[in-house]
Amino acid sequence: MVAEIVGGDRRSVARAITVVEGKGPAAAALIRSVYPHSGKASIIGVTGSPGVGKSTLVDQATTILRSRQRTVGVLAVDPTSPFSGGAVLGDRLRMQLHAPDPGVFVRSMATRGKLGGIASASSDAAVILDAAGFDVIILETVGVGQAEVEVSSASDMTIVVAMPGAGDGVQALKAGLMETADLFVVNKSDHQGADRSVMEIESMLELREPGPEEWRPPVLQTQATSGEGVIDLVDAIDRFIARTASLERRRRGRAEFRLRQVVSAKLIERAESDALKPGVYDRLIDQVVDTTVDPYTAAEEIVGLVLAASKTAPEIRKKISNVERG
Ligand SMILES: Nc1nc2c(ncn2[C@@H]2O[C@H](COP(=O)(O)OP(=O)(O)OP(=O)(O)O)[C@@H](O)[C@H]2O)c(=O)[nH]1
Ligand SMILES: [Mg+2]
Repeated sequence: MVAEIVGGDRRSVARAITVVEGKGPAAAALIRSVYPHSGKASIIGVTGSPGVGKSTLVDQATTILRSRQRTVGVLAVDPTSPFSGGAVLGDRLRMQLHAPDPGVFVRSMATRGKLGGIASASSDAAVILDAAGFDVIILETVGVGQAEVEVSSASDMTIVVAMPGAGDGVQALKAGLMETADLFVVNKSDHQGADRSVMEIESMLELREPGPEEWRPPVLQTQATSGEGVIDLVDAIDRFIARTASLERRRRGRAEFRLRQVVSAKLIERAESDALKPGVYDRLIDQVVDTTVDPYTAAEEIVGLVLAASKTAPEIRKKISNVERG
């Protein structure tokens, strides 16, 4: 399967994404063997409130990227949708649009509404697409809850899409986004008030601490339905990608974020499986509920027990003595 993925076989890529969506040992094993083939793609996160035009915009950008001989993988993640695997209507239309083109791969992803699930599943899926040779991978995420922050941690570049109009658009931009966005798009520039939205974002950006990257996030206007302004958007993406220094910093940040995520998931998994001391985990939850133990103390006890259990597990002991013997 790995050879087929690296060879770019679409059916294997699709199957592999289903495997990583399922998480568990099969996902870990697959990522383990595919990972060495990844690391070449640029991962672009696109987020924004529901209905601002992200999918339409990504479509247009994909067409332009293709005209520049770049292959594109799109992962559409909707944390508000309970549907898994399949595609919502818009994405299904989109797949048809690019269907004859082997240089485009579009996939909707299930996240099951779990905390950290968005970045976890889409990070792994991005590794698959990266290994399959796609040059640009777009993570499109509906901006609700923690989604934007997560998507920016899993990407090399974060694009925030807004639209003109009261309530939605600029006011809906959360403070955290002002810090993490690398580019803003005010889409639906055919609607009234687009210029004003651009000005509002610009003035919010004035308040932003200058980062180490000397990159001032551009604020662009687009009309995704006609494609107006999308060439400028792709140009700006290319300019950002060409800045290798900031990209390396991002990649390091991305690796660190992913590692932290897997470490905490593994610790929790061990604690919940509670192989050595059945009932300890549940007992601690009970005690936190009735306030006889505080969450900090409970967490320390859990981590301590997990570590102690690992140390005494025979296979781990063998590993430790192997390491000690060098
Ligand atoms: N007038 C106008 N309509 C647009 C523009 N871009 C997108 N739309 C329309 O806005 C609606 C939502 O567009 P989508 O691309 O599905 O928006 P989205 O942000 O992906 O939506 P979710 O994935 O549901 O969050 C569709 O009916 C689009 O045709 C634009 O520039 N101008
Ligand atoms: Mg969409």
